[in-house]
Amino acid sequence: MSENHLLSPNSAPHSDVEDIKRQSDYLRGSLTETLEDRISGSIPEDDNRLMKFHGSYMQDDRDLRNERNKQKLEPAYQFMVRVRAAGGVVTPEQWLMMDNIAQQFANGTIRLTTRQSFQLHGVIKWNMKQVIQEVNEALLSTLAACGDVNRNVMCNPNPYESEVHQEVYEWAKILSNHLDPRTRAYHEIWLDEEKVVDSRDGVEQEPIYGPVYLPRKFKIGIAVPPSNDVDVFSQDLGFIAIHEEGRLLGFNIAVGGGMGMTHGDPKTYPQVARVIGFVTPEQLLDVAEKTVMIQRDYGDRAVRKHARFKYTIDDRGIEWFVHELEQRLGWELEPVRSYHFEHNGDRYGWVKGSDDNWHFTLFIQNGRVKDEGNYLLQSGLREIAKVHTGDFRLTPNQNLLIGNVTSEKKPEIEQLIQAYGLTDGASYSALRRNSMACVSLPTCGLAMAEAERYLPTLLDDIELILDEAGLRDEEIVIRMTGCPNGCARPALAELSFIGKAVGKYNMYLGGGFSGNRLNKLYRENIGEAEILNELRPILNRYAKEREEGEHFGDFAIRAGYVKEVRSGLDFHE
Ligand code: SRM
Ligand code: SF4
Repeated sequence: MSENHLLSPNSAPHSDVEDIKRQSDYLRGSLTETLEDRISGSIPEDDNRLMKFHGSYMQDDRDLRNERNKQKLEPAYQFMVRVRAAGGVVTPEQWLMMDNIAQQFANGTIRLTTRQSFQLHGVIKWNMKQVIQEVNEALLSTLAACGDVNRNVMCNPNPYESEVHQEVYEWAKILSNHLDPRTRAYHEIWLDEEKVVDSRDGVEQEPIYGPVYLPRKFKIGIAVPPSNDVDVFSQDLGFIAIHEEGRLLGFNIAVGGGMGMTHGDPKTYPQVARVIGFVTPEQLLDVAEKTVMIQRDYGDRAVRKHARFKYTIDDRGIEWFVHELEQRLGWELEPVRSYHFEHNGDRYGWVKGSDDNWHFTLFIQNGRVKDEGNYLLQSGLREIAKVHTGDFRLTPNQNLLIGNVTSEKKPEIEQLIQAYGLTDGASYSALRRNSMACVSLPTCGLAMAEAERYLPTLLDDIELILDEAGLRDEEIVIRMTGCPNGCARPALAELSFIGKAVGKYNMYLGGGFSGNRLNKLYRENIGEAEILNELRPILNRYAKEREEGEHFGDFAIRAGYVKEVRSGLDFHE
């Protein structure tokens, strides 16, 4: 077994981030001093690297960047804070706390993410400690929301729709706790816990991660067929629940998915996870732990672009991985069990659970919770949270489920939904209901083009084409990101747009409707007029020539617009 993660920094090729992690004393660095410094609203780069593990990124408002530059002012530094809860499940009290912090310390809005977390934007350095303390007082956390560790564990947000959902959610929580970093740095820096001098060696302090953590971020999601809302094939490690007559039998394991790539660098590519075997629920933790440790030991620590688990697997082969995993487990995986996914989107409106409680899935455009014009979404949700006795569930598609509403409470919640005009998306096109866009500008430092702020208006225009073609109610999955990092999982959409430069996008076609197949580049670097000109004939032809039940992504391949992509290794061919 390679002991890559334990080698001294000089004995193996490694990126500068590896040095920062190793020298940080388990993620402490000089964060305490940096936060106390009142002279600058920014933090040094080394601390910024560590800050990610604590759930925050330093950013600046890019809308203001040029103007401030002209005035010779430093950028308007601010922080993004990511708050996670396994499976995205929070109580009404926690919702109210997030709402309150957003108004008091951030830009006023709440952003629901593609991994069922919350993001706040625009928090200034002086307020960071109070924000993180309040988050923790509400029993939520920002620890490991970002950084080279396991991220928020995703799972289907309908636990009460069936007993299986509930069981799977319990496993998601256990898995999430098991893979949390053990360092006390977070508690010392943010929660004023006293530093305990610890003579134990590093492996004991972080028994799973070791002193340099993982080479890169690591993501886990659990899907409950027939819904693939968590996009299980995009995860580093995915679990597919196998259930029979309401009983959870276990999970198929999928490994090596990921969405990120770099424009113009064919060595980087999105990849779909491969299904390698079946395990019982009791074996889940062992498999997850050993998989994380394999990536810890074999992942590339020299080139961060090449450090995700998908490359570790693709470079060495899936057979190598299964062998290594079984060696470490000391037992063999069972053969893959059959499963079937129908879609990767959300099902909106009211659903009655098997325990007779009700759940309402709201459509939230690109996850942004705010009051805008007459649409008082944030206020409406606040009023609902004040009386709601169930919970809220953030969905993997940036929407929100008002969960576990009793039959007695339902009229009151329904009345508030009506009073605030909160929408289940029924009045929108099915395309819009199946849309996602990443945050992008103005906060994301890596954005090359707009996404969240632009997709809604592009959809207005595409809807005109859909109306002409009679496709308004046709479910088509569309996603947009401001850069090829793929935060809205665009490579798994039937139609997607990835930013190249301001106003310019690459257009992709041919993804699978249930998130089971990557799409392929169709047109490069095109602006709005070209996008609409390209799409019009394709959508019209789809309306006329599609076969019974044929999805748009499948049609795009059958009609010859793009070639089918079976593996990320063929993505650029
Ligand atoms: Fe992401 C980096 C936002 C889900 C792949 N992502 C970022 C940063 C932190 C930008 C940065 O590094 O400076 C973005 C912050 C923008 C902002 O202003 O808020 C950002 N990512 C998001 C969110 C908020 C998008 C959204 O609109 O919801 C999602 C937060 C998820 C969460 O709650 O944890 C988000 N990011 C994803 C996903 C989707 C997923 O995980 O299901 C992916 C693709 C899956 C994957 O990881 O392969 C994703 N984000 C990336 C990458 C590319 C990683 C790679 O393999 O190369 C980066 C860049 C990086 O890590 O260097 C990135
Ligand atoms: Fe930023 Fe790119 Fe992620 Fe969008 S896809 S949030 S632009 S890193």
